[in-house]
Amino acid sequence: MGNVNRYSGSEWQEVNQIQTGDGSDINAVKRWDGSQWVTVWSPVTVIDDFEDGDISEYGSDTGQFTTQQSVVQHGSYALEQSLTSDSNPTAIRSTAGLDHYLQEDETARVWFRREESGNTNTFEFFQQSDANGENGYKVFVDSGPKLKIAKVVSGTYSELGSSNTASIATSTWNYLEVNPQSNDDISAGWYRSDGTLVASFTVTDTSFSSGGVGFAGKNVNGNAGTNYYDYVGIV
Ligand SMILES: [Ca+2]
Repeated sequence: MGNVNRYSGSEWQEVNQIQTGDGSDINAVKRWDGSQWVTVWSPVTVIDDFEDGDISEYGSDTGQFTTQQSVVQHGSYALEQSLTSDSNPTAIRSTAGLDHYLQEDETARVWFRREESGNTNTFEFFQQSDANGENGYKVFVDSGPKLKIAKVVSGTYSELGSSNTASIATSTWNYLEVNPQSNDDISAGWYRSDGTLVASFTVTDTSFSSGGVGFAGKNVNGNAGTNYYDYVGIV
């Protein structure tokens, strides 16, 4: 930790900060812009941290998702999903407009949180369209709760792998990591916020090798609910 101060003419102001964190924000360099800290360098290549305060880069069920500032893992904004009471999943997907998209041989980290135990939290990747109609991979923690990897190819769902049942606390941040590799392996892990590994496994599939990202979820009991996602990037 450290900082750089400058004299404004009337007072010393802290203008740069090196921050150490709990694993989510290690060694980030931040700049004070006069009203808030802005990350100018981070070891995480951001896919979406939602700090622009909108979801204009996404399509599909955009009415069920919004950015908000009350429940945040990193920065000032996080993504909120309002789950409908009919147990149907909703999703937003982006294939253009974000600064970065997950590539083969990269590992994406996705912070997620559920407010109800019957919710599912899903990160979609290598999606072929941001319109309704999933076509790509997803890694998710279902209501079981288990870690799963699945694909949807032209409307056909196939589960590629599933972990043993674990536990998950509501209203608590966890994170997923997924590493699709050029040898067609896909590795996934589910972690507590302190970095403790809950579940992980590797599957092999050749259906998709590039594409967009998305976020999805539902409440399996048919109750309305809320999910959150934040600080999605390459680690
Ligand atoms: Ca954020």
